[in-house]
Parts: sequence; C-alpha cells; structure tokens
Amino acid sequence: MLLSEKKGLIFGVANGHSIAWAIAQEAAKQGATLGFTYLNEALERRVRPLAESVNSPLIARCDACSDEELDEVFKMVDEQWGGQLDFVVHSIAFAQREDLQGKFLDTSRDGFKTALEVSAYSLVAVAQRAASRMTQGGSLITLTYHGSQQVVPNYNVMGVAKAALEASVRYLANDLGDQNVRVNAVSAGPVKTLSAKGIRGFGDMLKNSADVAPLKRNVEIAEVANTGVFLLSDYSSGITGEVLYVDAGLNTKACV
Ligand code: NAD
Ligand code: 0WE
Repeated sequence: MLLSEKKGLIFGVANGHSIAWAIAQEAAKQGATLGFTYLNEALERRVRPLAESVNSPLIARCDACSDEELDEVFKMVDEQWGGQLDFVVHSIAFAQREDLQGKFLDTSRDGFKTALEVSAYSLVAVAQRAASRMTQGGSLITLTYHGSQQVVPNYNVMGVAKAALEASVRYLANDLGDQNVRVNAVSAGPVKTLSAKGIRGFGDMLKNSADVAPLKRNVEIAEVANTGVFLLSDYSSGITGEVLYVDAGLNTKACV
C-alpha cells in the first residue's frame, strides 16, 4: 500500500462527486488515516457520512478564509494524531458566480479579492500550519486547471487565481524543500462536479474536450485521484514545485 502509516488532511470535499473525495477514497484504500474539513453546516451533512465510511474520526468545519477555523483544524491534528502529519490535499476554489461569465474586464475589486483569497491564498495558509507538523517530510497537493495558462471563455478571474495558485506551489516548494516537504499541483481536465454544475455550457465543453483530447475522451475522476495519491506517496519523492496535467492530453492541443 502506497500510503500505509501516513496521516493526511483533506480540504474540499463537498459531496460524493468532489475530486477531493475521489482522492480520499484512493488514499484510504492505500492505507492512509484521513481527516476531513467541510465549509459549512449545509455540507457537513454530506461530508460526515463520507468521512465515517473511511473510518475518519477527525472531521472539522473550516472556512479556509478563517485563521481561527484553520488553527482549530490543526489543533485537532495535534490532539488526535499527536501532531503527526504526512500529507494535505487542498481542493478548494471559489469565485462569485457573476465573475464566471461575461468579460474578465468587468471583474470587481471584491470579486478579484474573493477568488484569489479562497482559491490561492488558502494554500499558503494551509501550508503554514501543515509544514511545521511534517517533521518526517511530507507532501501537499492542490488542484488546478489549464485556464491559468490560456484563456478559457468564462473562466475569467478563476484563471488568474489558478495562475497565482500554481506560482504559489513553486514558491512554497522552494521554501519547504529543505525539510523534505514537497508541494505539487494536479491540473485536471474538465470533470462533472458540484463546482462544474453551475457553469453554463459545461456539457458542450465536455463533449468538445473529448473530441479534441489525444485520448479521444475526458479524464476520469479516478485518474485524477490516482495521480493525486502518487504525488502524496513516496513514489514521487523526486517531484516538487510541479504542475502535473491529468487531462487526457487536452492541454497539448492548439486551437486551429
Ligand atoms: P467541488 O465543488 O466538489 O469542490 C470545491 C470545494 O471548495 C468544495 O468542497 C467547497 O466547499 C470548497 N470551498 C469553497 N470555498 C471554500 C472556503 N472558503 N473554505 C473552504 N472550502 C471552500 O468541485 P471540484 O471540481 O471537486 O473542485 C475541487 C478543485 O478542483 C477546485 O480547486 C477546482 O478548481 C479544481 N478543478 C476542478 C475541475 C473540474 O472540472 N471540476 C478541473 C480542474 C480543477
Ligand atoms: O475551477 C473550476 C470551477 C471552480 C468554481 C466553480 C464555481 C461554480 C459556482 C469556482 N467558483 C464557483 N462559484 C460558483 O458560484 N473548474 C476548473 C471547473 C470549471 O469552471 C469553469 C470552467 C471549468 C472547466 C468556468 C468557466 C469555464 C470553464
């Protein structure tokens, strides 16, 4: 088993369709002990049974914009796991709905701040608290999307937030390398999740992506999860500061 003896925190499960949940399931299968956070009471109802199904007693509410709630989660790690932490899955993103349509040009100051704080700074805030507990080395992963590199219609401020997130992965990897804490991102192709559901035209996008991608299909959520677990495991011990695409090859294609 790839993750036996390892303990990890999973941020970003909303329901059974979340990418974070797919990673958690595979991590549990590979022997990891897991802790889960959820954003609010509404999601607690969904996350608690999922966490219990993989025997995780560590479940905490955590809005990644709240330093107090973040501190509380890591206090639970200290109390329940004696401060031992081996990995973190960061799978959090949010932009105001009105900023995921129309022109990026129209992004408000407040919308920009929200998207960048929730989707990019939250990784820094998590890394600050996780790294000091990763005394035997560790691995942090986050989820990103190609809209950080090229213009994807309507992705708008989220593309800018993902560019900040990917740069943060490189800077964090450099800061934490000397304690053998690795930081990487998985760049997933489009996957039908709660976050994707609200997006107009997502169905057409899935269809088009499958036609264009070298593998002539969309990526499966389990494939994203398997790569996530690889990056959490010692099999990836030489990889840090990297953005690894799991998108059936879609990012390699030019639009001609
Ligand atoms: P999802 O809706 O299941 O997950 C998003 C999570 O972010 C939710 O659990 C939500 O509660 C959490 N979140 C939002 N604001 C938060 C806050 N302030 N504090 C704490 N948590 C907060 O959707 P998903 O598709 O699984 O998204 C997970 C990650 O994968 C995101 O970073 C997303 O950008 C990325 N991603 C998704 C796709 C896709 O097509 N679905 C593709 C590439 C990357
Ligand atoms: O990162 C994402 C989506 C993240 C997301 C989704 C929502 C929907 C609901 C962030 N904030 C919100 N806010 C809401 O109110 N993806 C990679 C999926 C995605 O979203 C798109 C995409 C793809 C792909 C938006 C436009 C175009 C393509």
